[in-house]
Amino acid sequence: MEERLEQLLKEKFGRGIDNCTKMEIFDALMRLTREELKGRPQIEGKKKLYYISAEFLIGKLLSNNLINLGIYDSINEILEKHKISLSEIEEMELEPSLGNGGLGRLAACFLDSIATLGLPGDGVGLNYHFGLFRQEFFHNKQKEVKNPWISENSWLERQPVSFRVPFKHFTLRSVLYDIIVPGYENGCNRLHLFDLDTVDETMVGNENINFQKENIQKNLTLFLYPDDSDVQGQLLRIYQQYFMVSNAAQLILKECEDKGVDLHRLNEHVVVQINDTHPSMVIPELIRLLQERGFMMDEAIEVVEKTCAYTNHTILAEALEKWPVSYLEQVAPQLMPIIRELDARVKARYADEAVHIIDKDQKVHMAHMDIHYGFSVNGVAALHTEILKRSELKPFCDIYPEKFNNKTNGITFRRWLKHCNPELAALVEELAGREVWKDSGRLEELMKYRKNKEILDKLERIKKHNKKKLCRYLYETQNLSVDPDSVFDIQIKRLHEYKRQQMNALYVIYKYLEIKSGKRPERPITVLFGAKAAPAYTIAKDIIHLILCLQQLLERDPEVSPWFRVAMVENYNVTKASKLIPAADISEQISLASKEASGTGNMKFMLNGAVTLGTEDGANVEIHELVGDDNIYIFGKKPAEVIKLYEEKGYRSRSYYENDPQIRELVDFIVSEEVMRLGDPICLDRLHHELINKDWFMTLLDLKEYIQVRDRMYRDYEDRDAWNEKALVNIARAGFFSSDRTIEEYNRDIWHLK
Ligand code: 26V
Repeated sequence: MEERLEQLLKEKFGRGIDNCTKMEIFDALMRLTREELKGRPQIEGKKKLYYISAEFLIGKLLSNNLINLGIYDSINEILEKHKISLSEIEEMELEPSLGNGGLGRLAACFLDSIATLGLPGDGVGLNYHFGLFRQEFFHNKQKEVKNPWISENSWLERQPVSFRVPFKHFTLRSVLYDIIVPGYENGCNRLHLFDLDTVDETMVGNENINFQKENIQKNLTLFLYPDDSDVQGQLLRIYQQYFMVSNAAQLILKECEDKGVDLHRLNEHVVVQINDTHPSMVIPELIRLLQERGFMMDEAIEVVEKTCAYTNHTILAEALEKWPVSYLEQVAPQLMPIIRELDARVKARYADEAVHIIDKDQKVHMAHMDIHYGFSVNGVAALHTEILKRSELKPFCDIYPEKFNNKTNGITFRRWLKHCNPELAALVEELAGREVWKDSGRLEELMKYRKNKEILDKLERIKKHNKKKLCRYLYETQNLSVDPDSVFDIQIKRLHEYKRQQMNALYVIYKYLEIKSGKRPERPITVLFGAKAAPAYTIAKDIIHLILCLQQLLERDPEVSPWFRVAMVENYNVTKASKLIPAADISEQISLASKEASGTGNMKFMLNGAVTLGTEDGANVEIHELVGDDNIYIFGKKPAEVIKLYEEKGYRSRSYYENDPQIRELVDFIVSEEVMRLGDPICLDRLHHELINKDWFMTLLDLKEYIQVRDRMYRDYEDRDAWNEKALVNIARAGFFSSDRTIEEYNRDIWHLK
């Protein structure tokens, strides 16, 4: 290995490893890894999965690929011999930002597990040149700048595959780039990212994300989900979706035809997993392409129905896609007769408008099409699936009870423990054996050590080490000073009102005022946030603004700053997550009960020994069941109570504000002189007004209990042995959340590969 590395460096740079820059070493390591990947067998089988997703948040790949190829340790040793650290080399890699959050990251974890289990399954998506925006902070506000990630030396490999995609006014040609996905000590699958030959990066200025939304031939694959607050943005999104699924469908049929498959038996050779509704048009597109190949409508529908399965990732009404018929007519009119026929067949059988595909307002409900014309519908956590079955999708569940199933999300332990937390990974291996990386259930072995002082102390030392590492990183990257002896309390996820970062901010205000009044905490507290807000989501941006103002307020106050600090990490992404999570003591999972479909960050924190402060929501419910009452801090109204409040319109934030002086004091502090001085009065006023007059996600409902439980948590933290035991139980019981388990279930119940 060392010889090959030296050879690669000499050939290209004419120098040996000791005289090369980090960038040059990175370049050579990339090439070496790619050679190794090419040498691995492709996973094959009679039936193949196509996981179609608008997002694949794969993160940096160098270390992950080295781990899965089984050569991480030897490369590390070689570099160490030359006094080079692999983690510094990793910094050279740009992170592809091909996703927003949970949904995209889940797709990436799934690809890892599918290959690790040796199942034939490829991802299909789009190659967005600038991905999601990069977030910068400027005057305590989020600023969006473009985020180029494709360099000369990337993991993308151009393939000799190209399809024509017909739109109403023009036909576009695709090009295909593949990223090889190695399983952990297993063969490889692929991530297929379709792109456009004619895409033009010069459409976008340097320091912004603005571009002409109309010029589809040039902009189709520039950005992930550009701002869809206007019609042009929405149309572009439909263009992207149709481009993605038409390419996917053509690829599927081409691969079948190459293998000589009888397309009437497509479902015996192919299964398509539709990741949320973004790829839903694959259903009519497959039907269309089969008709082109001589199928009758009935035949085409029958086989497509047996091939497609749908995953739902959210019950938020505003996130369930409904496209106006007129938009679809403008983009891909050839699909409309098919969608109309699919809808007519539904209407002929069911009078209930709730299950129709095209509604009275001439909108196409993408999820409804998936449910009628797919064979499986799954939610992503037990609670979420129950809510879908009992309320959100009840009329469908009454028709097709057999289609509904739950697949609780999971995370790949190779990235979210072995790579991001090597010290803890080593301890886990020592206690549970190396097999733990393929058999996550072995984590249970750790339970034997729950009273073992030596092991508990080791856990504490590892956490401390990770905190110090994070402190250095925050200082170097954002000039933030954080005390490694403080409690690290972390909330990292997309910014959304239902996730209630604003409730966390109100706690910060509470603690600030308490310290100002002379009551110090037993130990310093550090509250860390990381979150991007959608560019057009005004209130979300106001919440970021408030947090950044609070950060500044605390930082500048010598009475408070030694005891209490808040910091918002800029441009939160997969790379930052892997630095933050191993350093966390407390994992904030405080969404309004019933709103967070699952969450996967909650699982990553648990696996890394943080204790959850959470509501009974999403997969928190399952974490609670696994660790028991003593090892999690649950607060807030239960899902059923919240659902009832919505049904009865029973929540009025103003009455909480008016009737509780403490709540009023905290909310009013948002527009206090201290904060207004640091921020933009328009934003702060708007947020203040929103919390009192609307508060759709019921922040004030749970605020008091949240404060109490969080304070109790900080007190409990002081019994170090008891806390470390909680951390250990969390790690030991996290085995269930391996995405290997999730994928085994998908395969057992839905895909039936191998
Ligand atoms: C999408 C949108 C789009 C428009 C306006 C508001 C809005 C709000 C939420 C979403 C969510 C898109 C789907 C998604 O990312 N869901 C996440 O999927 C994760 C993986 O299953 C799951 O862990 C998270 O709980 C769920 O929010």
